Amino acid sequence: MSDCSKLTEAILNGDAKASVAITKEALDKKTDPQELVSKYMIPAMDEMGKRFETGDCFVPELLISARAMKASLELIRPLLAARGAEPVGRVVIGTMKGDLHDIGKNLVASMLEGAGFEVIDLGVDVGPGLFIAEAQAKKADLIALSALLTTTMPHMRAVIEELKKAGARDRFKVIVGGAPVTQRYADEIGADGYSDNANGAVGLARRLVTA
Ligand code: B1M
Repeated sequence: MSDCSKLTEAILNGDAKASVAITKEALDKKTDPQELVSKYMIPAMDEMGKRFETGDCFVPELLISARAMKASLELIRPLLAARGAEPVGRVVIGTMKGDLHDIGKNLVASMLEGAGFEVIDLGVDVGPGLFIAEAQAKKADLIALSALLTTTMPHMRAVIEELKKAGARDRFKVIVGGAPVTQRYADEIGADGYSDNANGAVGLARRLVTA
């Protein structure tokens, strides 16, 4: 497992070639993909966030680290998704309007797929109207909202308010998450559930579709 710490280093250095090579090697050696993500990749992004906060790195460095992380995730996503069994429900997912942070959302989407959900991924920068229109068109059970910026969190409330206006609030369960989001905020805006991580989001989604 000592080689895997090089994965953290490769992401910190924004070295996508190295991070992909190390990920491939680790997967070939049957390392648990979930462990790669939680033990070696997420800590690298957390460290980049700290460096950004303290002025020790800037947006370009964040971006190249994120690219390295995404390149490795491309290899891991199908493995996480392949863990699933029965289709249990349909989820529309995306990041909030104005929010381009999609690494966490992609992880949540993969884990949901892995748990047997059909996932309609709307991508990034999604306005409330599109969430609702797609959820209605695809007959989704759940709307899953991800925000990484405090400035984009209010759009979560907007989705719920728009659902109410459309008379469709009872039709969908709404779950929220992302680094600045809290259980308190979820309660305040009237979301049906909150999780601070991708695994938790899956448990939550399961509970909500069977409730
Ligand atoms: Co930016 N960024 N960023 N960034 N970025 C943060 C979020 C920040 C906290 C950094 C910091 O200051 N410490 C800060 C936000 C501050 C705030 O709002 N209070 C910030 C900022 C300020 C910005 C810009 C404004 C910078 C600028 O331009 N001046 C800008 C905004 C762009 C925009 O969105 N409009 C910006 C840009 C970027 C990049 C494009 C360079 C890049 C994103 C690339 C990409 O995603 N494709 C980036 C990155 C990489 C980060 C950090 C370093 C890492 C985010 C990440 O991917 N984490 C981040 C600092 C940090 O979080 N430590 C930061 C790893 C990921 C696995 O975790 O997304 O939290 P996360 O997802 C977790 C959970 O939150 C949860 O599960 C996931 C897995 O466990 N989860 C859910 C997520 N969604 C969920 C949904 C659920 C349930 C759980 O249910 C539906």
